[in-house]
Amino acid sequence: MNTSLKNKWIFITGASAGFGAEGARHFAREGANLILGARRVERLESVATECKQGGAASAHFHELDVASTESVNAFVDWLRTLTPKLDVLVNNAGGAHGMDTVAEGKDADWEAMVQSNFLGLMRVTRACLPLMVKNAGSTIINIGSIAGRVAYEYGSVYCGVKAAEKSITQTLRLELNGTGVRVGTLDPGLALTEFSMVRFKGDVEKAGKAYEGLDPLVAEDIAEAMIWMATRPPHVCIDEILIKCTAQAAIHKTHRVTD
Ligand code: NDP
Ligand code: 8X3
Repeated sequence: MNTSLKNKWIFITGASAGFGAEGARHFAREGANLILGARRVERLESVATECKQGGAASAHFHELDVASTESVNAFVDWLRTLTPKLDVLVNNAGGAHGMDTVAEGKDADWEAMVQSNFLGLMRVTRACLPLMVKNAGSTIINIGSIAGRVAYEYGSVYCGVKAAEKSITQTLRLELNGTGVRVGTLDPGLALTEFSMVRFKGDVEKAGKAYEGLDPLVAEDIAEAMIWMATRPPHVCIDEILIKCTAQAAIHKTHRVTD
């Protein structure tokens, strides 16, 4: 039987925008309790309000910077005042910073990507595991990327941290074997969120070029997959999902229609 999400406790990192915010809205429709974290608290507040209006059993938010162990631990201490257990953890916070060759890469960009996508996932998971290991059927969904499967030029560190995400996901599945906790990676291709605006530091023209002439994925496509992964029966673990828009046959082959 499928797992019902009604009254279950869901923690989503990076819930202020994109996949995380849309995932929250989707879990809300299932009647779940939402715990939302990100750095932009005012954004979290409006997502939480939408979740409550959209059917959530409850929706809570708190500032979270996954790049800081102190912030992650303080967040999880606060989370423990809401619930002693977690049913779903979505490790979503992250993104790309810059698009340079290795020769021209910037330390600050590299560090930001390693801190959020890689170490952030490690810190959050470490802090949350005690709330999950005695909860058979609970689910960890790590948001990876097509970039973690196939490297591309100018993407070295982003591709590297998303490849690391896949490795961590596999390690966790091995370490948690026997606990009943499912661990999976959800790997999107090109998707229209704030991702490219962040990558190109607010340059609208450069960000727009990423999606020019094609219909990219949208956050809803990925939110639907989150729900599907989390609602499988407890004996089913979805190890990996790769979702691309139809126009993206492969990382280096996208069909674009330009006038
Ligand atoms: P968005 O930029 O729309 O959202 C990113 C989210 O991550 C925001 O809520 C942001 O919140 C949060 N975030 C970033 N850094 C931190 C941090 N240090 N601490 C806490 N939260 C943080 O992008 P997406 O929704 O597209 O990205 C979500 C995930 O999906 C990322 O891991 C990204 O790498 C991955 N991905 C994206 C793809 C795409 O094409 N869009 C494709 C494949 C994977 P705030 O700034 O408020 O802290
Ligand atoms: C985001 C997708 O192809 O821009 O992870 O790296 S891509």
